[in-house]
Amino acid sequence: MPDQRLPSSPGFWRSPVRGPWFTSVLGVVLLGGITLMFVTGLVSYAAYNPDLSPVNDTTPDKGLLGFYLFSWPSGPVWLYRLTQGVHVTLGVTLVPVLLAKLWSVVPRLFALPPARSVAHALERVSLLLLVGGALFEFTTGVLNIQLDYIFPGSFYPLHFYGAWVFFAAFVAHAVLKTPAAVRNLRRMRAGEPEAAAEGGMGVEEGDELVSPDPAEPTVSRRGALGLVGGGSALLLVTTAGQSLDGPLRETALLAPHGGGEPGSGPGGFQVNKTAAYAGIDPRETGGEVWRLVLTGRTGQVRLSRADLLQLPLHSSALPIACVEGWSTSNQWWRGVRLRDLAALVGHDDPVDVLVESVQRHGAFRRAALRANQVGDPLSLLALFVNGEDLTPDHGYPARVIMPAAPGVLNTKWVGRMTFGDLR
Ligand SMILES: Nc1nc2c(c(=O)[nH]1)N[C@H]1C(S)=C(S)[C@@H](COP(=O)(O)O)O[C@H]1N2
Ligand SMILES: [Mo]
Repeated sequence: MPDQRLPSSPGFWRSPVRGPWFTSVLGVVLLGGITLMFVTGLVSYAAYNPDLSPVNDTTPDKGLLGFYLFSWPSGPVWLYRLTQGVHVTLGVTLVPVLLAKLWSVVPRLFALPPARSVAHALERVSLLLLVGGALFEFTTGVLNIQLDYIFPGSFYPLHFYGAWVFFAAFVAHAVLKTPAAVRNLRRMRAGEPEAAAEGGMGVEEGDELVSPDPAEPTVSRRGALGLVGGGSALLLVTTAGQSLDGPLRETALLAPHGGGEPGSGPGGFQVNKTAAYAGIDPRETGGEVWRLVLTGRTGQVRLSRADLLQLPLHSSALPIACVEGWSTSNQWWRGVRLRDLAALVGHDDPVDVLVESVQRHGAFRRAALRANQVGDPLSLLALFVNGEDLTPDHGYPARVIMPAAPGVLNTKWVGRMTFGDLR
């Protein structure tokens, strides 16, 4: 008789909730949810233009893992708002499901002997990658959205490599376990969900999760599942608002930057980094000193804000959609088209551009944009928002604003734009 006090003994785990049904339901939810997160995550990475010279992204040697990278389209305007809103909202919502799933299979972590065969050893190693990878991806993701990029430069490579390691283990796990999970759910529908619980005599996979010596139930399996679902629902309704418009935005209690619109007036929409935080000195951005330096095929042009105001001005209604998952409703931006600026330095056909801020420190003070983004008639170097001069926090005297792109590419306090092929 194994010692019941050791976690390697089945008798140590006494919750009557554990069993194939509970684990299978959670597993099927994660199968769909995590697949969608992987796809929206890869898509978000592509949207960041990581294959334009090492500016936006410094992931060394993405190599094969970047095989799928494609040119992110510049429309519809809400594209990144949607994909990244889904990625972040779904990630937050799945946290209780993930934790419950791990809890439901924790006896297996301690099971002895560590490996019964080579195949079993391989399976356990893949489980370590799966569990470790899941915890790593959810932790880095949640830290990134809640704590305001505690690892600014390194988040992308960490989360990106982690995603591939995790997803490889996830696919292996799903291929191995989905048939049993589906059988377990069918069995339950056929009315024998508790059969295994009573005698532990089932022959189906997962029955060993059923405690041989269950404690008195304090909640039924359905009740436990209801708690997990309720937790997820609560997270969903307190997070989703950060990417919605109107009164629904007020429901974003969990959004780190607050669900409310900061301040009021034309600049009264969400700010990521304020001018003070970014160390922008108002003396540098004033009319006497600030110049926009454009460089391209035909050389260099320096423009004051007054010069820019003499160029044809255009308006675009565009949102800001941050990689953190929050987004603003469409704002009315007014300024000079990026493609008109490109033409001023000899690029009549759209070409890539490197945009640099006057900001001296911080991860997001420069960004590389693609030719299709430069060429889009909605892409502006904005001078005004909602009918007034840009506010200091939204990038005065000039900022980039583009359709469909991640917020991080919309550089504020722009000082320099260098046009040319960046690949
Ligand atoms: N110079 C500079 N531009 C920047 C940033 C920054 O930190 N510095 N943050 C970027 C990010 S991550 C986002 S989401 C948007 C936010 O724009 P907003 O503060 O006007 O809402 O600005 C982008 N432009
Ligand atoms: Mo952002």
